[in-house]
Amino acid sequence: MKLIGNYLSPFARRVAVSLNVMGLAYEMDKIMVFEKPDAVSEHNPLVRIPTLVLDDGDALVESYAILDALDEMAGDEKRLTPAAGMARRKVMKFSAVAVGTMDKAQWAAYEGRHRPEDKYHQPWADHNDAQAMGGLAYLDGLAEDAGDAGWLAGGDRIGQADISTVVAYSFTKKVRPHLDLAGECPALTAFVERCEALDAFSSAPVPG
Ligand SMILES: N[C@@H](CCC(=O)N[C@@H](CS)C(=O)NCC(=O)O)C(=O)O
Repeated sequence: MKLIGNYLSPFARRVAVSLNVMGLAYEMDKIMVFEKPDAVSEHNPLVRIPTLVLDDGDALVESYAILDALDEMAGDEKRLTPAAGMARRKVMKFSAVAVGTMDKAQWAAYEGRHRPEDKYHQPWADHNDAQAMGGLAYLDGLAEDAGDAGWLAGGDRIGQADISTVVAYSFTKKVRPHLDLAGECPALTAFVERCEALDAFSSAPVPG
């Protein structure tokens, strides 16, 4: 398998960390999509990362659809989102809040990056920052309930809610450095520090 993307992209990073946790081998084609769109458009009509090229040449797009396929490949012992029932609903909901946080932090960051300076609209950036902070505050509550050694959706091993939450936090911290994540989300900050120290995360680091 070949993962096209980079570790700054939270959507690509959550796929990379998931592959690491599941122990599925993959090759990383590290590219910045805005710099090398052709490397992506060859496989993905949306020209977005992550794009996962399977060994048979088929390409999967959109992180949620990629992760769904990986869960199926990994099998019930290793899947990161439960297959059915309340347990699945819970992980899907927590992961959705985490991914929404990624979206909002990215939209706020794109406001400064993809518009001419005179078109920058501060109220829109603030609106997205506030939504990202809302998502992180919710996840902070889950981290508080999980305690020092637990996982956000319960259970005895790391799952997709944990991975996506950690990736969302670290991405927001990187691209919205003025936000006080440590002060506003202390339990989540401790949870993220614990998880970022794991090999699955540290081998797919947010660029410095
Ligand atoms: N919903 C998508 C979001 C993917 C996404 O926004 N990727 C960004 C990089 S972080 C991208 O490819 N941006 C290029 C563009 O939209 O033109 C997913 O979960 O995979």
